[in-house]
Amino acid sequence: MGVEGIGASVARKEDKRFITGKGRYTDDMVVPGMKHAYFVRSPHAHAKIKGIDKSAALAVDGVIDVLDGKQLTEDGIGNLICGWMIHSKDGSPMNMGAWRPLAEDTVRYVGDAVAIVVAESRAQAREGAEAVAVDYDELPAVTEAMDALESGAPQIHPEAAGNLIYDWEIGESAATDAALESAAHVTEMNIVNNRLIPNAMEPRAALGLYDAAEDHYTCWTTSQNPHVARLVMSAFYNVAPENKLRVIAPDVGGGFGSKIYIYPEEIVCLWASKRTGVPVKWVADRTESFQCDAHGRDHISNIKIGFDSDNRITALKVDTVANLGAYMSLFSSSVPTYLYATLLSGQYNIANIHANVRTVYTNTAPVDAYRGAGRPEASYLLERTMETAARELGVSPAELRRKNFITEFPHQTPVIMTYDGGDFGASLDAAMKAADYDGFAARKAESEARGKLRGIGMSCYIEACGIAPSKAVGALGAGVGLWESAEVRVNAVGTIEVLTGSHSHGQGHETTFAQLVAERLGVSVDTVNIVHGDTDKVQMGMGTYGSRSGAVGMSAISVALDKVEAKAKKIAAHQLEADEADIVIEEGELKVAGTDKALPWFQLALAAYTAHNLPEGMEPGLKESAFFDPSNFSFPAGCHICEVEVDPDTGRTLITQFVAADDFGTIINPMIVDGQVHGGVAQGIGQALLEGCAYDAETGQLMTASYMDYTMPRADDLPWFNVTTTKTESPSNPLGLKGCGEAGAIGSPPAVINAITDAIGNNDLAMPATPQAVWAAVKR
Ligand code: MCN
Repeated sequence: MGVEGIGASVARKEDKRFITGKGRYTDDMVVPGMKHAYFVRSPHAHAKIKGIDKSAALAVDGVIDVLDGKQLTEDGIGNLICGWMIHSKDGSPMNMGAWRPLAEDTVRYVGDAVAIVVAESRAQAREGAEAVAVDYDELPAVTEAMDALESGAPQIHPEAAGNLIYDWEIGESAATDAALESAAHVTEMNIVNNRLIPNAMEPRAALGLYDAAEDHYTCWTTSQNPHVARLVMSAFYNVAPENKLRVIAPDVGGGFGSKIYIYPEEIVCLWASKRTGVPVKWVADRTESFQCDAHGRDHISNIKIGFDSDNRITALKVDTVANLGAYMSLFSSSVPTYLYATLLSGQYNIANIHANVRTVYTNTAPVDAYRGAGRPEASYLLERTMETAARELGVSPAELRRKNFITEFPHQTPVIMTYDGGDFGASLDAAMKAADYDGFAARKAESEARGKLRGIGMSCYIEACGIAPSKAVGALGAGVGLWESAEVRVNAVGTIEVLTGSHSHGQGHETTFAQLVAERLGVSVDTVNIVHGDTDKVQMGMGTYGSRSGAVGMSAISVALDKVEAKAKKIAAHQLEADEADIVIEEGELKVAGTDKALPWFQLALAAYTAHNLPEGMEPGLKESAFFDPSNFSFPAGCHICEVEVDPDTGRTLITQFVAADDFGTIINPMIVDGQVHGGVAQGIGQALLEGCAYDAETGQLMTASYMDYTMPRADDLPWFNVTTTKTESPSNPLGLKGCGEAGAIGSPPAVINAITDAIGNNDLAMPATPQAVWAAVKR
């Protein structure tokens, strides 16, 4: 490793602009003639629209136009879709109801967009929106998944009878039932995974610009994947042909999954720009974000896990009902199925697994991927149950896990995944050592002496990330292949531009991607520019989610670098009159090994472009591109240990230590990886202790639509994280890398709840374990 290459904790290059307030976000974009938009949104969870009276709104000072769903339909704008087809176990395709970007005759959740008001200023647009009189005929609403499945529940979409979207299964039902029948011990739990509201620091925003002279659209938007946004808006929503639509996702202040999808607002802003003849900008306010960003989790599950008399797992059976909200957003169908049930084997050797998943429409905001997307739900279910089983069996939670670990690879689970490597015992050992597990009894006694309850809990998680390979996801119903692209340009003066389809919205790609180039070409990270987020600059890419930018995006760069190196070596050999095999790349030069003959990159690149002395027949220039499609997912895994002290009088939980021992394969930048784990664990602790989205069951009103009612974790809720890593390289990509972006949010919630339930001696505790909930559990 060089000082700036793979394995170096290089400070984030992008932070210079972020911490000096020089970041350029969608709301910073200003174009000539730009006007502002505000959306008219449904105040009801479920209602028929009888009419819309715009006259008062149009009379508001500064209002330019008020546009509604009928006009959108007249212009042929398509329905929002879910792009991942899931078939029910009877073979029928999922029952997808229509989602109009502006509701035309029915609204289905509080916040459903009904009309857009365009005005000179944002305040005027808002005033105009308040003046739009929508005549609603209120209908009964349902917000809970189980209630929505009841006969006689309000029917939300005509296409989905009984609100059931699909009834899907994976694994062998009969064999699993038989194995459970004959098990020596069965642990059974009913577990709720609480619904979360994503809270990226930057709210969603869109600026639509229609250029009538060129018949061309530009959309600036807070997207994690601008190319997919362009593809979907063009191919499915009929906004514009791809070559007439440019999507730019500039700096984006966090996404955590919530900015993967194409929402109504960007489509409507683009369309409204054409209708009104002015560029239209919309920026969500925080209440809109709470109401309308796609929510996460919201599963209700029953789990049974069977053991033989030697405490080896023989069977696992899961029945899950997942609430997908009022509409199916872009990837929603894949989250409770292929991103969830396929990970139910966890780190364990389980011969029989069966999972049944029903997804349901309710009158709530759409639910889709949120950091971890399905994998936190799987690990929470399994790891809460493993801890409970250890308690029931009277054995150590660590040893029960260790006894059941998969130790031979590749390992085919009964739920599709082929784990290609790992060392689960190593991360368990590393975590127990870092947590001083053996010293827990003494610490517990010391807490008890002060009248406090101390507990320790662990979770051993595995996730599939580096979301690709195209063959696998294609066969499972994804609407697109999931490779990634890259282009490496060595400019004539030897500086380097890397164009990548991965989008960075907090993950530090401008630094880590440059580190890879620095390592390979022997240059400084400062000579490398990472370009992303603009469909006019970068060739088609697939974007950032599923912790894929390292394993898939950087691998594409690595393959492009192979090609650049190969060509550069040919040129160097020709210029230095040496054998190509003798050329080595070191310290910013191409050298003839064992001699003092060398060409610095700038001379070599100049030669490549001036082209007066190139090998016979060689094309001028030095830029190469690559598409990388891995052979498998990558499988980060690890062990998280949480220790808590609970005050039995107030129910307040203090996390006294949190240890994460993770296997991310090759690590490019340890500091960035630590930061990713810190962020993920903070989110996991937020879910475990504080965050819970609540709708009023009768009216369908969102009760947690502000920070007064929805508690995000703050610094004083969190301990110092003790993070460490173990390493087994991923064989599915050339870097041996496994993603780290979601692991913290996947591993931590069960560790926290396992610790609290250990402390209070009552296993009946759901997330969020607020002081009130913990206090009640202590009293029970
Ligand atoms: N990395 C590394 N060594 C590894 C693995 C990764 O140095 N072995 C580096 C990568 O080069 C990259 C970062 O760590 O700079 C994260 O890489 P990766 O795990 O591949 O994840 P992605 O870059 O694809 O980011 C997506 C992931 C997801 S899915 C969510 S959700 C999430 C997350 O990243 N959202 C985030 N982290 C976030 N961090 C911030 N600040 N904001 C978000 O919205």
